[in-house]
Amino acid sequence: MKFIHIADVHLGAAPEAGKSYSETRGQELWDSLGRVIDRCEDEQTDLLLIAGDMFHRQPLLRELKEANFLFSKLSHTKVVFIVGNHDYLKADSYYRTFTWNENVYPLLDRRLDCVEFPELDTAVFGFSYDAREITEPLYDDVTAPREHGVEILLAHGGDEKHIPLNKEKLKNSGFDYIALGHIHKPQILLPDKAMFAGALEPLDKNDTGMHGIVAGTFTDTEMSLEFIPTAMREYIHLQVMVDESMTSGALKARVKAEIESHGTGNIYKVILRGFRDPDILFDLDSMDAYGNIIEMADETKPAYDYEKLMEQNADNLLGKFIAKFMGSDEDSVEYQALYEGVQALLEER
Ligand SMILES: [Mn+2]
Repeated sequence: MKFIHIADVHLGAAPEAGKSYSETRGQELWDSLGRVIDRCEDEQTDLLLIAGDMFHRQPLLRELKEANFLFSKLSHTKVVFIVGNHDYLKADSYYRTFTWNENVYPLLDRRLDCVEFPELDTAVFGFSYDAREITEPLYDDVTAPREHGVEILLAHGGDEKHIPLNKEKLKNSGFDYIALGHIHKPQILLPDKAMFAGALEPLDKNDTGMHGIVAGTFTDTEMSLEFIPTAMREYIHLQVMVDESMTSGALKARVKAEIESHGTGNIYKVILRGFRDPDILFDLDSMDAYGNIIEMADETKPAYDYEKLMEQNADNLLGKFIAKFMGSDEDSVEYQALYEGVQALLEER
């Protein structure tokens, strides 16, 4: 039995994207789901498991129709999903009345429900959110009945406001695999037992690292799990070191080259560090050659020639101030006081 586990697709969101992608990044979430569907069809995957937050907010009727269209293209794969805290089952949610294609099995109850696939000797268990927050540790009492060859739990949560998870209890729950959603960074909760697939596409500039799917296989004797990166883009925090010889133009060329080497399709927060020529002004607005920088943080410090400044100002406050802090270690608070104090005193002039 082959399955693909995804989570937190957040269809309907408009993630931070940089100039080039701001118009299309929302559509890319749909495209990314479409590519998962294509993979399921190509590989004749038995089950596609979606562990909550397929939508970013209450889905519109037309959005459910679009998702259903994607699922309806599958000639073999069965789709099982639960609803998470973002797309929770409001009283008037379209989820409650929508008619899905026959290969789609929503587990919409608030109480543990199950869908059985006798041809796969497999059952999938899960329940959905009917509120934005659920603070009770509802998975603590969930156990596998052990009536099927393979028993899988679909679960969404893992922080204090969204069904806190107890590792030990999950470990002893008897499920063969627990397909988790809610935490956006892909990670193993219990080895060979429970994984967060992570958001299908990264949605926030701090959501760095790879994103994708979990592909699993059960044979008669063993289970294998594999995380496969599939996201169309990645958020990268790029540190660029600056030195005193660098002009604004040179920095622009450096940032461009760094982005080329890390991939122009990715989205960047650029952090400038090091010492800059005090006479040079970096034109940060001119650095976005590929339209994929969402933030530039200048944390550089001016590289003052303290010796020379001290000599020239021996008879005034600036000279005396420098003399007081000269020679302190570059990582120390005194050094920080030195350059910030010098900067302040120079600006006052
Ligand atoms: Mn969630």
